Parts: sequence; C-alpha cells; structure tokens
Amino acid sequence: MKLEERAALVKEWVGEAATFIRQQFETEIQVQTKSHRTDLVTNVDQAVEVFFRKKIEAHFPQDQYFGEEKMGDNPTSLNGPVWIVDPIDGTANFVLQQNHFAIMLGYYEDGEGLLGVIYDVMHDDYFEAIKGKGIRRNGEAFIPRYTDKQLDQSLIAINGGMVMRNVYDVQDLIVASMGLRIYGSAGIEIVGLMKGEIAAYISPRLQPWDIAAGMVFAEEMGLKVSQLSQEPVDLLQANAVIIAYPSTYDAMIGNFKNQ
Ligand code: 2AM
Ligand code: CA
Ligand code: CA
Ligand code: CA
Repeated sequence: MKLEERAALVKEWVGEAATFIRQQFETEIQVQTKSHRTDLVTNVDQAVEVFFRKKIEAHFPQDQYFGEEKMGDNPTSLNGPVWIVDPIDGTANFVLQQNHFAIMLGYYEDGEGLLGVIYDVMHDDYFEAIKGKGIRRNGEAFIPRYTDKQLDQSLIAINGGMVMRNVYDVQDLIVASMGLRIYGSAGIEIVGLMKGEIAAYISPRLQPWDIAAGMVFAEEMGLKVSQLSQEPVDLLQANAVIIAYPSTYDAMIGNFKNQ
C-alpha cells in the first residue's frame, strides 16, 4: 500500500479516536498513577490504544505495533514495518486542563521513519509528515515560516522536571535564550516547533512513542534531533532528546553539563 493511502487511513482512525476522546469529558474519567505521583494513565488512554492496535491488526496483520500503554507487543527490533503509538500524549494536561494533548503515530520500515502524525485534539489541528513529501496541516501543504535564529533570539521549551532540578545545568541555557516555555506534551511541543513558536524542545527521558512521529517531522523540516550526548535517538529505549532548529541546536548541544 502506498504511504499516502496509509496516511489517509490513519487520518480516518485519528478522527474517530478524537471524537471518542472528546465525548469522554461527559463521563467520569478513571485516573491511575504509574511510576510516580505525576505519571498518570486513564481508562481513555487505554481505550484509545486498544482502538489503534485493533485497526492496525485488522489492516496490517504483518506489522509490528507498540504503544505506551502496552496493549501490544514489547518491541525487540525495528525490522520490517513498525507502528509506534502514543494514544494520548500529555495525559496530565488531558486530565487537568482538558486541553493541550495530542494523538501521535509513527510508522517505520526497517528503522526508517516514513509517516508521522501529530493531532492537537482540542484545537482540531492535524499535522502529517510523509518521508520525502513534506508536511501537511489539515490537508494543506504546510510551509514552515520560521527562520533559523541564534539562541539569544529564541524561545526554548524544556521538560519541567528537568528545569526544576537543573538537570545538565539547563538553567544556564535558558538564561542564554530569549526565554523558557513549557507546554507539558512532547507532541504539542513539536507542533510548537513546526509553527515556529519555539526553536528547541529538550526532554531528559522521552520514550519511543514520545518522539517517533516527531522524528519524521524533523527530517522533513530540516530540524536537528539527537540524544543530548549527540548519539542518534534509539527508538527501542528511553532517550534524553533535543529537537531543534539548526542554529539553536548547534548553540546548545555541547553545553549539556554533567551527563
Ligand atoms: P505522556 O503524557 O504521554 O506520558 C510531559 O512533560 C511529556 O513527557 C509528555 O509528553 C509525557 O507523555 C512525557 N513523559 C514521558 N515519560 C513521562 C513520565 N514518566 N511521566 C510524565 N510524563 C512523561
Ligand atoms: Ca504516560
Ligand atoms: Ca507521551
Ligand atoms: Ca501517552
């Protein structure tokens, strides 16, 4: 199946999932904690992940699937066709703000990102990246307007916990920038990069589903993405990640202290 056809199918599924998610605000959402008091999961995250797994299984039974809420396989390799799904990215925002969360899907073949989707559910803003074909926003070709700027002219986004604890001395980088923004959803932060609101997003522990879609966008937009150590991102484990416009990336990458 052509990538464009896959992309059209995904768009249909995401639309259906988003309608379901919005309807859940009329019901009582069941919230549980995972690794930490602030690490949340709800019945809605789980239901949406089951929904995507079933769609993928029905249409592409040969493909590997993995998602945050572990409703699929535990991935051991990126060989062949692989889907990487975050049913709700920004669960704390979903629970507490009913806003500022995203659905994210990445589709890879032999480790190469071919399709990325990030959907800002409450703003009905749909971003799709197809390898070699650029980005579409709500069905229209999307032309990034941001011009590459120096760090002192740039707003940057950094994970909140990392800022609070000054992990890798990131506060020095914030001081050197135009200012800090924290959105609380990797997907919404990557959308912020595409819209040119921010010039960099940095997080100390992104899981494969937090960054798989974003890496396809990065490739199509000419953004730089790597681990903070400058190693390539490994989609079989958690990574400390920077995704940024080239000048901002170059200004920051050598300055993550005490890694
Ligand atoms: P999630 O909401 O899908 O879990 C919050 O800063 C961002 O980091 C969100 O995109 C969130 O994704 C992600 N994240 C990754 N690991 C997390 C964790 N252990 N606790 C909270 N957020 C996490
Ligand atoms: Ca989570
Ligand atoms: Ca996530
Ligand atoms: Ca999630």
